[in-house]
Amino acid sequence: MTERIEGHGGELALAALRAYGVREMFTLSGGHVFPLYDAAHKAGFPLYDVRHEQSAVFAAEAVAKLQRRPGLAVLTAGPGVTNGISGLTSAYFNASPVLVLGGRAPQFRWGSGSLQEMDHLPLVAPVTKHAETVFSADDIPRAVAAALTTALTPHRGPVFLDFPLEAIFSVGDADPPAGPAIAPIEADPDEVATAAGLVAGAQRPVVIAGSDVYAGDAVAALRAAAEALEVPVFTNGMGRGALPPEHPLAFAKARRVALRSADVVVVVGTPLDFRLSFGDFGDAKVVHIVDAPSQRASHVQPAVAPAGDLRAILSALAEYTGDRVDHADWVAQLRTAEDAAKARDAEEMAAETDPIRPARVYGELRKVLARDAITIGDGGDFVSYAGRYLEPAQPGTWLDPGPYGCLGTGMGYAMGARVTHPDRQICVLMGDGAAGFSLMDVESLVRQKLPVVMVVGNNGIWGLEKHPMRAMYGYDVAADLQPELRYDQVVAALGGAGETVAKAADLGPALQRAFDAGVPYLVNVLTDPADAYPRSSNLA
Ligand SMILES: Cc1ncc(C[n+]2csc(CCOP(=O)(O)OP(=O)(O)O)c2C)c(N)n1
Ligand SMILES: [Mg+2]
Repeated sequence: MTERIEGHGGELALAALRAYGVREMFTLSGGHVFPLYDAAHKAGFPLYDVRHEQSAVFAAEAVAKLQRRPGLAVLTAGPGVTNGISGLTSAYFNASPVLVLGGRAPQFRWGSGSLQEMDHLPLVAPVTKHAETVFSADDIPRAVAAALTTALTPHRGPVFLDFPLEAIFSVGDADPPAGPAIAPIEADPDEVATAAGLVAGAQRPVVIAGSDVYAGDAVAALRAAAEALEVPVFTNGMGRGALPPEHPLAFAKARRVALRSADVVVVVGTPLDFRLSFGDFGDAKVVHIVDAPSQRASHVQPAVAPAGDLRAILSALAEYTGDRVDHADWVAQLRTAEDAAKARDAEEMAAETDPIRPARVYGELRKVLARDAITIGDGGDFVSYAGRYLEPAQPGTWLDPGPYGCLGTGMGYAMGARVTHPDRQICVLMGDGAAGFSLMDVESLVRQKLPVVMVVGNNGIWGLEKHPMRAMYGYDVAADLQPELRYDQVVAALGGAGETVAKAADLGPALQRAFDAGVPYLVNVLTDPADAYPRSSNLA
């Protein structure tokens, strides 16, 4: 018989958290959650604190996204929890297994007006897979274990628990939690066979692979399926880098050409949302491979939509033994388009303009980034360019905000990335507008010795909004920022360092200094405000 675990609510929670592979907490101080700090402190469990709860949740999300294990944010009652809601919502849209533990005013005098008394559940319920108040210390390990099982079960996502003051401060005991046992969802074999047959029989098939392929540890299976069926692969979100850029089936630039001519489009591990023209690929048949039945689209009817463990489904595609059309000409045709687009990009990335255009920033950055560098995008146009010009070489190296499109992920994601990879380059690409949401958390990074590089595309405007508003109305409001503001000095004031770059020729050495600095370092690049990212739909 295993021994029961004993302790106060914080200690009981920590025992369950550890059993589920949680390895650190991100938080901002509040008395309601002191027992969780006490447990962490006494156990030598790493604790990182931030200057805004949103950053704590984003940091937890970055850990979850990069490491495919639960990330934890601990938020104090009331305002601590409400400040975390955009982070929770992002995690919900991104299917990230994030656990938020909230403090909560005492239950025994609920309704009497305690400090920070509010019921969080109705607020967080719509953006979590599970939200629950745990009323006794004894019940905490069970609740944490159940919440984390839910978070880790495809389709993954965030979960929320809060603990009334007397529950978390009191002592209890419980059976030790066993740890995760997530049974894979088995897809319907007939649907998988139909999908394989459609791809094998297609003249011009295309695969688009997204975040759940990485989250489901199905990258190798994706590659095997693509190679066996000879299908060009495009990626988005955490799918980026699934195939190394030099792989003969890896494509990025020829997407429009590919989707215009494709007769079968396989979308795997990502929703048929605005990023994929809502699943409308003209006459092409759509195969939508999802990690759970809940992820089947309701707004379009794909030819087939196998739902289940992505690794198993993709492995089954890789093992397809039927006849297959030769796709060599199709792949070659796309390669020609890809190479032409790459040549155009290379010219733009080398262009000597004054003011600097974002393309050149990425041209210079590519020269100093290691293959395993983590790049993080937080901004508007500047980040759209990052998506276009940077080519993640490995899976799990690219963090964007995902379909919720929330600005302000920057320093939180950077903290989670740095904690995950103490020895890699961490580079945050920020618009000057986006920088305003989280820059104060440079202080947290400095104090806790978590160096990262920030590159700000400083065009002095909310570019992704200003240009479309002008196009729509002929004027714009609420779209200007202070031009040439010294964001590098903000970082220096917070204990980091940085510099402003106005000339393209100075970019390379500045970036080198940034990666050598060993402290949070911001390269403030004055970019051309007239430059607008070319996009068909400008509403964001
Ligand atoms: C929290 C949040 N607020 C507002 C928006 C709307 N929005 C999307 S992009 C953008 C402009 C971003 O400006 P900046 O970061 O300076 O990048 P730029 O487009 O200028 O390169 C805004 C305001 C959003 N996506 N998220
Ligand atoms: Mg801007």
